[in-house]
Amino acid sequence: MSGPAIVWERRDRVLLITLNRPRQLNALNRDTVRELNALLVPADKDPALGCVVITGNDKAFAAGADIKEMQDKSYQAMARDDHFAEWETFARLRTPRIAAVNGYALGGGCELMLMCDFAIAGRSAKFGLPEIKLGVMPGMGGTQRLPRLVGRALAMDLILTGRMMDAAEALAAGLVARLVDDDAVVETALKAAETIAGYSKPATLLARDAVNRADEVSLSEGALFERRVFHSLFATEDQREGMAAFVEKRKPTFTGS
Ligand code: CO8
Repeated sequence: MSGPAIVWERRDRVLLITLNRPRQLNALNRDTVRELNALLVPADKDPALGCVVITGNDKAFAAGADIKEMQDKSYQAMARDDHFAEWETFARLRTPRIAAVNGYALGGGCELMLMCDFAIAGRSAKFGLPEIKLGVMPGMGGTQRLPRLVGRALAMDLILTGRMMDAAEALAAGLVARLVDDDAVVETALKAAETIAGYSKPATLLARDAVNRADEVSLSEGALFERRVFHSLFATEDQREGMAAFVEKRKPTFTGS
């Protein structure tokens, strides 16, 4: 019998989730997305939750969607079940998410990373979208999110050749936000998560909404959206507290109200 596909630990305002299929290099199966959504959909509404960190193990963040689960599927079954659609629920969650990546982040594993707000990776991490080698293509958002992050030329290179990218190239390309020593990845991500979770939750939610809006609309529409949500933060007590604390030269205490 297999155990849970994820394990998790709540540390005050931060939720640390560890992908838990080490024998399969954390290959993402249906249990993985169902367990993630069962945990995160209600948690997303928890005002006391400030940030989520998702990690794997030393060898793999996740080596892709579970090939063995997919290999015998027909076109009809894939289309009828809308295989991978449940990942859209995960992608739409609003609480900030950091991917803490060691080892392989390939295929669906790389796409899961792309569904997080940013990634902190170890110096030996490896990234790629190798689905083309299996006679398929990315199917969890990779063809859409990767070019937006690293540009069309490099995205085409990775998607069409299926080659792996090392961590230095991933940092230079903007695929990951920070590189640290492998054994410092989770700790660094947790520290960043605690920092984010210490700010006003309305401000962090709206800041990421505004950044994500840039993928959907023109510059002028995006700037207008940004200005309007900026204005709306003046309806919060956290704005009063944050600005008063600056003027009074003290540390602010945000309550999320
Ligand atoms: N799925 C299932 N099992 C996997 C996967 C995977 N993606 N990756 C690794 N495993 C399993 C292996 O089968 C092996 O199991 P076993 O011991 O039972 O044979 C175990 O994990 C260890 O793997 P390896 O022995 O291969 O370990 P190595 O260190 O030799 O190699 C690699 C590591 C290079 C990461 C290698 O495992 C590999 O190439 N894995 C597959 C990478 C890949 O192709 N990923 C893309 C998968 S497809 C995908 O993500 C599609 C997403 C969207 C599809 C949308 C369709 C609608």
